[in-house]
Amino acid sequence: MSLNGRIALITGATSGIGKATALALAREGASVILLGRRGERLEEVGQEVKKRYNASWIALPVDVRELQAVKTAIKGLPEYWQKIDILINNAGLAAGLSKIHEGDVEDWEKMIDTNIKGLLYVTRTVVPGMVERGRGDVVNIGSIAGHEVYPGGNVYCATKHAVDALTKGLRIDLVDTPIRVSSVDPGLVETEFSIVRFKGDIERAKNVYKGLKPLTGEDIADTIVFIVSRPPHVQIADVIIFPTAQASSMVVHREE
Ligand code: NDP
Ligand code: 8X3
Repeated sequence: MSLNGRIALITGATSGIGKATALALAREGASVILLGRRGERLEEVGQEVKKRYNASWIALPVDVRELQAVKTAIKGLPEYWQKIDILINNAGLAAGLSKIHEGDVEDWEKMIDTNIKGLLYVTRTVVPGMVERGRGDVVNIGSIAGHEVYPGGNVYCATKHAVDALTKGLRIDLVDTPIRVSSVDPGLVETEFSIVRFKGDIERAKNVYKGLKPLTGEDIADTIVFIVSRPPHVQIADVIIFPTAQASSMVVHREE
């Protein structure tokens, strides 16, 4: 099923999984709405979308933690862009890897506000239009951290467990509509994720993927394209994706 004529909103499109997904959806024929905080990066991704796939794009430089800004940006889209068919709730982050009793409250707020509340704000703004039009796909990017808890993962894992609950809840709420709700839950993907988690410490970030071949944003994007291109009666509920050298959050095989 081609995505020609479909309109996709991707949050966190400036980097990693979101950027790769925007490009992959554009490659399959979708027009893409690119949302993230770094406006210049959105423009660069948009230029790439146009150059590589001659697809239409529009940038929404927005912080998903700001409910009013989310509403104003999405509701203020030009008419063509209003009819969003595909929502990829990808924007998210981990901040730190501390024990709870030593944790940084600001890091907790950032993760909770972005990964849970931001996802809810965007969903609350976009999904009513899908219900009205009787079509749509919502794909939430969860994590293996939404199924397991690992040392120091505490609050990040809690936010991804919440994403899992929200995915399931939304699927129940929309069961009497044609709208499909899915979750893609990766293990180790090499993006800017660990650089953000370790606040710019690139060496520490590199070590997370040392000795194994991690997933890439493109690997995750492939699965997202698969999910949204199924026939209308097929709803992929949840996909966990690991690199071959990973078996769980804590079981990772590394070559010397
Ligand atoms: P990146 O850091 O490369 O990308 C994160 C994206 O989220 C960026 O585009 C960033 O854009 C955006 N973002 C962060 N905060 C906000 C905000 N407040 N408002 C709007 N956009 C925001 O990491 P990934 O691509 O790896 O992460 C994408 C998703 O995948 C996250 O939800 C993450 O939890 C999840 N994930 C990642 C895994 C991994 O190993 N990498 C594994 C499992 C899940 P900007 O900074 O420009 O706003
Ligand atoms: C990102 C994967 O294992 O670093 O969600 O938490 S992990």
